[in-house]
Amino acid sequence: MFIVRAILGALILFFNWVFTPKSIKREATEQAEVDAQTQKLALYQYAACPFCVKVRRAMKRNGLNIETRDAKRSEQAKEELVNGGGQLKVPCLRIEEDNGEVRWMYESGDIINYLEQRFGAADAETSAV
Ligand SMILES: N[C@@H](CCC(=O)N[C@@H](CS)C(=O)NCC(=O)O)C(=O)O
Repeated sequence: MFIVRAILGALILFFNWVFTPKSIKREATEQAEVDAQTQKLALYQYAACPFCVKVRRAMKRNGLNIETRDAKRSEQAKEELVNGGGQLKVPCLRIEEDNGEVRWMYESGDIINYLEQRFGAADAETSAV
């Protein structure tokens, strides 16, 4: 089972690498504004988890520089996730609101919807450069 998982994981990473999506291009000032906002976000994830890959691809398409924290390789990240979010499940987006409140969002689909609504690149695939 371990070997099957390792092979599947390697395949996922390989195809993700081969078919890396293009990022939308923003004006430098606009990108700087987005970067300032995404500094308050962090994605807890595993490298070869297909749901995490899906979220990372959405981040790439939308030109979002969000810190990723590997909850499998880093004991600290794992503890933060379990203590903060309440579950050891990835992907999970940590969202620090402007008022300092912290939200933990699970479910890849919800995370992608949130990022696309907030950073508005629903047509990123077609406007890619
Ligand atoms: N429906 C969830 C599925 C997430 C999921 O099943 N994640 C797996 C990793 S691929 C997980 O965290 N399992 C718990 C564990 O590995 O401890 C989503 O779309 O985000």
